[in-house]
Amino acid sequence: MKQGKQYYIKQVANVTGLSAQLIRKWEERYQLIQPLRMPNGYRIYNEEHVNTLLTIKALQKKGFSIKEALSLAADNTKEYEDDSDAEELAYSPIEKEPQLNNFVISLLERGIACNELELAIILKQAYHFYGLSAFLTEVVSPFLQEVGNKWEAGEWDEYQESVSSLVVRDMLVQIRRNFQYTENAPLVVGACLPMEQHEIPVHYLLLQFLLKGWKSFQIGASPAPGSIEALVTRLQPKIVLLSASTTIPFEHDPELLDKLDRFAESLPAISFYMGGEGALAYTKNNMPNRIKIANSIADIVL
Ligand code: B12
Repeated sequence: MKQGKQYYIKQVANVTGLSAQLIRKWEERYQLIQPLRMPNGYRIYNEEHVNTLLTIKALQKKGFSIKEALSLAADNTKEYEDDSDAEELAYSPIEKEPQLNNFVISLLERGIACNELELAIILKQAYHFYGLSAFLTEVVSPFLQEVGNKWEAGEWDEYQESVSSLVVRDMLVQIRRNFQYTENAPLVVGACLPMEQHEIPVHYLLLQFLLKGWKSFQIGASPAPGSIEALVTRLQPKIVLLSASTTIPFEHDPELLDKLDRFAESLPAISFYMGGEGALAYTKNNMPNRIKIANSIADIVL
């Protein structure tokens, strides 16, 4: 069992969105989770327990019965303990549920309470602990994914979602501003499409570019129509990243993709990429000619 931070049942209930009563019931009935006991009888949980409960919850949401979920969650935990068994994984009936580390669990606790100051402190600690690359993949991404799950399940209100994500956004902006680069580094410009508020993916991608020796410019969330074209013409970057987490930009302006594609065609020296869940969904039936559709930085030719 992994050592590390310990949690009381109330904290586990808060983070997982399961009631303390249900967590105790599962322990008594199915013995999957066996928390330690303090001398006064209080249950003490660790990171692995929290993850197992989240996995069971996610599996139930996918339609598995509690018994199936328990047995798959036990396999999921085993697979994480022994990641070498790649062949067994390939035949696993479920995708591995992401495992949250203690930083992410602590962030969720502070997000529930909308505690901006502590959210910022934990993010900084995690950044120093992991370094930028792993901070993005191990903390920022799983935290926001879980925030989204909680918002979608109605466990978190919009205020909790927006406070938590704003603190993350501010941290990413701060890191980007302080990042040293050489003046002759190639330039990448990142932009949300007009009407798109989800700007964190753009900060995230630009930070990944900085790590690869690029310099970056970000056009803010929901830019005014025409401003992407104006700034790209002025800055003449090597690469332009366009992001749409939702399909709102395309619904709002059905001509948008065509206009941007024509603009991209007029600048053959610049590579244009478009990504994000909304862009992927929309371009399934509306493939642009010049703009390439991409899912991550790995899809981009640097
Ligand atoms: C934070 C957040 C917000 C914040 C945004 C803050 C900000 N300044 O960015 C706020 C509160 C403003 C917000 C608002 C809304 N949100 Co919101 N939000 C999220 C949340 C929790 C996290 C998004 C995020 O930053 N993830 C972290 C990044 C790093 O990961 P990523 O988004 O997956 O991006 C990666 C890839 O997609 C890819 N990528 C993205 N773009 C590009 C571009 C290129 C070129 C490439 C190569 C790759 C690439 O690379 C990124 C890095 O790996 C998600 C939950 C989720 N599951 O994603 C919902 C989510 C995106 N939101 C959603 C919704 C519905 C909304 C609202 C409509 C309603 C609401 N919640 O109030 C509004 C929309 C407003 C608008 N007009 O855009 C839905 C979208 C569903 C859909 N596809 O339509 C989600 C998925 C929540 C859900 N589970 O339902 N949201």
